[in-house]
Amino acid sequence: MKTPDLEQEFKKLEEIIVAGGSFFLAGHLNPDGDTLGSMLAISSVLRRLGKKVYLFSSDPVPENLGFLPHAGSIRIGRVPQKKRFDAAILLECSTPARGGDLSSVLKHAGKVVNIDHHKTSELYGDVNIVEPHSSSTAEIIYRLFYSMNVHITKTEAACLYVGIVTDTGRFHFPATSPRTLEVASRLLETGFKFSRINDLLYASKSAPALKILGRALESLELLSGGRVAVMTLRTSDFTDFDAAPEHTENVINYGMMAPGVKLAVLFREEEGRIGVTFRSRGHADVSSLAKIFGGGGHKNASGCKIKAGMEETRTKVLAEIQKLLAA
Ligand SMILES: [Mn+2]
Repeated sequence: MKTPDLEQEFKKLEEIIVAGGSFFLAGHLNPDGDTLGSMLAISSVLRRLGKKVYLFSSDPVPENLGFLPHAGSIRIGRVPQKKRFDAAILLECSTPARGGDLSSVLKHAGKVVNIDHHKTSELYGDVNIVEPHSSSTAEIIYRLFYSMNVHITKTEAACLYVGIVTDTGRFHFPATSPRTLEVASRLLETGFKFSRINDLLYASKSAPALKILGRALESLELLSGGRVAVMTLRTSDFTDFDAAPEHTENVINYGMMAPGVKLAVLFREEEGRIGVTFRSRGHADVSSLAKIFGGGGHKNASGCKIKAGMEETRTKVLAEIQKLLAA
């Protein structure tokens, strides 16, 4: 894929923004910090420029991101059927379908704009601002504003910071570049309370989430000479603490912390099935594991749901893990 010339695409979008009056903005299904932060930052700038903005997400804003400024203005679920927008801007959608069913909006939109940092992006827009070397979409949006000479407010800086800090795993993942840190530094210069935001993102966990994490850690088994970390949560663990599957988000990453672990798996008993989450580092491709059981994901992070009992599921999955590591 030939990456479009970024400066040229920035200019095209700037022209669309100057000329247009109404904008539709959407992010991907199960929106994350980068999608929402980017969306809210752009909409704030558009509104300051006197434009009308319709913010859309197929799925609700996750509870832990509800603090994002104006997160409540995002309409959840239904797209306007007959309305025409001067432009539809899709964030982090490598295909339009990643945003949900947007066909009616896209058909009537004056221009379609695709802003993304995934290298699999299909370049379906009239404008394609796609930069796979960027840590996050928020980092791209900062550069867009810079190129447009837009002065950003504290609130907009906070939104972009949330996008960058979450997508880089707090500046931990390899996609973090010198430019990422430079952009973060410029954002901090606006004076928003980044420490407060870090607290909201990383230092607040509900009691059920903390307690279920404790159970998961207690269940930790290290197999294959310490290369595989296994954690198992049963229905009784959830009922004991009034916990739900979404309280186990992030639990899997603790499995990767034991020295020497190449692959971690979390088994979670749900109604009539077992939720399985995988993480790995290096060459072990866990998306292939998930695919065997009808799931999917990335090379180092994936998952699937298996309709079977816990013991049967564990036996089957652990056998596939053995095969993968032996290959
Ligand atoms: Mn992203």
